Amino acid sequence: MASIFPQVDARLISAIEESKAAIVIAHRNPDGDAVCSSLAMREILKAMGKECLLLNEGEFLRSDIKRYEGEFLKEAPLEFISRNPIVIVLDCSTPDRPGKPFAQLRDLLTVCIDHHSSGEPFTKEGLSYIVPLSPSTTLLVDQVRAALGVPLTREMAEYLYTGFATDTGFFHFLSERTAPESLERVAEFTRMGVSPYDIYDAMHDGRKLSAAKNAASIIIASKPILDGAVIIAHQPLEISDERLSDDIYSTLLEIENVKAVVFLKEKKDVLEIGFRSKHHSGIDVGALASEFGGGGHMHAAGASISASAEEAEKMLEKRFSELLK
Ligand SMILES: [Mn+2]
Repeated sequence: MASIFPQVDARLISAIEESKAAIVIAHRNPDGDAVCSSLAMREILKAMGKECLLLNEGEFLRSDIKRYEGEFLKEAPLEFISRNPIVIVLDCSTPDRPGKPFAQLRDLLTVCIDHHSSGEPFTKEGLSYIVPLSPSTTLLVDQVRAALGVPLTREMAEYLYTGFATDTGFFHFLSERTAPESLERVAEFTRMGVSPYDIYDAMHDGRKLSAAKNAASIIIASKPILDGAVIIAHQPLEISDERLSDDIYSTLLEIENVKAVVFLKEKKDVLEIGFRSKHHSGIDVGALASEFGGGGHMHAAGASISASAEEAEKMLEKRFSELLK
């Protein structure tokens, strides 16, 4: 069977090789994969002797990535932009995903490395490495590293492993198709001295009890629709302290007969909709999210809309009843 990782476009590799400086940016509201693919990319560029700046709009809400916040700037200094750096966009399915800091970079040569299944291309030059089968962006950064001929270091391996572990829910979203090659890469990372045990603890310690209680209150108020095939959970504006969606998804996706979970999060001016579907549900939530102007993967996706939670629930019930026919 063909590798899940196609060859990296030689033009993308030359573009990075020829650049003198680089700006690396991933999606706003970053997760472990966004943060760690950025950090790994910086290590690779440093090994090549290139100057590199990490940008991220934030917020660093997830407790597992808070410790990395200090590595990222919210905007690039004009002096750095004037050096004509290459822009490397990671883990973003649509041009709005990198958020505000991306606006000042629009005229620079841009390459995009990501594993989304829907969305839109957003590099004018077409320089991208988009591999929907890849379980994480960090595994794609690892492929780019190899194509650049940069040797793997322990530090790179640690970031590459961490992004992979978080995006796969510590391996449970891997399919028969993606597991063998992915886990071969993991074997390589652990051979470099990465400890899965230590990384799991570093990602899961230090959570607030209040966050667990808030997640519980959202689960209590969640609503099954369409005979329980879909569960809608809703985080009202009053609960704003921490990123709770992972807890909600993991709990509600285990409920009997459920095929998909929708998480509505009220923000001041928008409603964020997160989608997760089960592996054998046949529901492509990436495609569904793109109907709402968002994007993502087959089983994990999101969008932001201007609507009330009640309006969104009605719309979604209608769309899911069509999808489940
Ligand atoms: Mn990702």
